[in-house]
Amino acid sequence: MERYPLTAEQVAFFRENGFVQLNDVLSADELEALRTAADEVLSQRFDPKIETSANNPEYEKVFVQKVNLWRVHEGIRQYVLSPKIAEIARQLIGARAIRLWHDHLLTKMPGDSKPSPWHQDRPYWPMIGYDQLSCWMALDDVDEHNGCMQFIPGSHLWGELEPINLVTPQDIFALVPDKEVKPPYIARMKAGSCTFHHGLTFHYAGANHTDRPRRAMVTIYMADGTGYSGKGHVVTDGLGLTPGEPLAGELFPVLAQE
Ligand SMILES: O=C(O)CCC(=O)C(=O)O
Repeated sequence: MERYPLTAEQVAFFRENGFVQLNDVLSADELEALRTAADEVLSQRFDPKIETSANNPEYEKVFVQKVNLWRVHEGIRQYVLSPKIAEIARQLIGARAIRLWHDHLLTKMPGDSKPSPWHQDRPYWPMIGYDQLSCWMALDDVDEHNGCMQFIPGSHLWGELEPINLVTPQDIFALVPDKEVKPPYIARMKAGSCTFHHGLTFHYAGANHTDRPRRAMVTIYMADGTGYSGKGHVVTDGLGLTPGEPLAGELFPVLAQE
């Protein structure tokens, strides 16, 4: 994979707004390989730590979620562990080294799909420190008809709020009554393009009103040195981690460094 030519303007935009859209990041071959891998894992069943939305039909209306597929599928592994996307993440967040937190494939199925409500990601994660961000890679062309991402500019500067329930959501805007909420940026884009968003950025995706799945491969990165908070999470439960210790080791590999 070739290096993506991230500009200083794109980095500055991310730091100011808490997100950035990057077009045509994957080559046609890279996109095809990732789509093939995604379709393979969508047609398979894995263990419950991967199938985090299975047995929860209301949650699956928001999205079908499969977590840490890099550990079980070679094609996904090649994408997730490659430094191309991780290096962009490293530069955006401004870390010396960047680690994988986890990947997840998020598919909004056609039919009775529901929006992914406005929320921040970081409140769900068992972490100390705030240098985390996600890459949301479109595997299908996306717009507001099939659930493209939307972001509130500058909301990553408003601190960590309570976690939003994705099935029966609270109104996140009611939690920031003193903030001036800018209109959302609507990230319409072609497959193979992506957005990056900070772990504190307010974001949303509408329902999928089309007759085809909306597939997105999301990789979440954290600055090297991010500590474990002790909060429960499917990715860390059972690992025997001690609160305060860094999230490190081969389950959270370094993917790019200065
Ligand atoms: O893909 C979606 O519908 C929502 C994605 C999301 O919330 C995220 O990537 O953090």
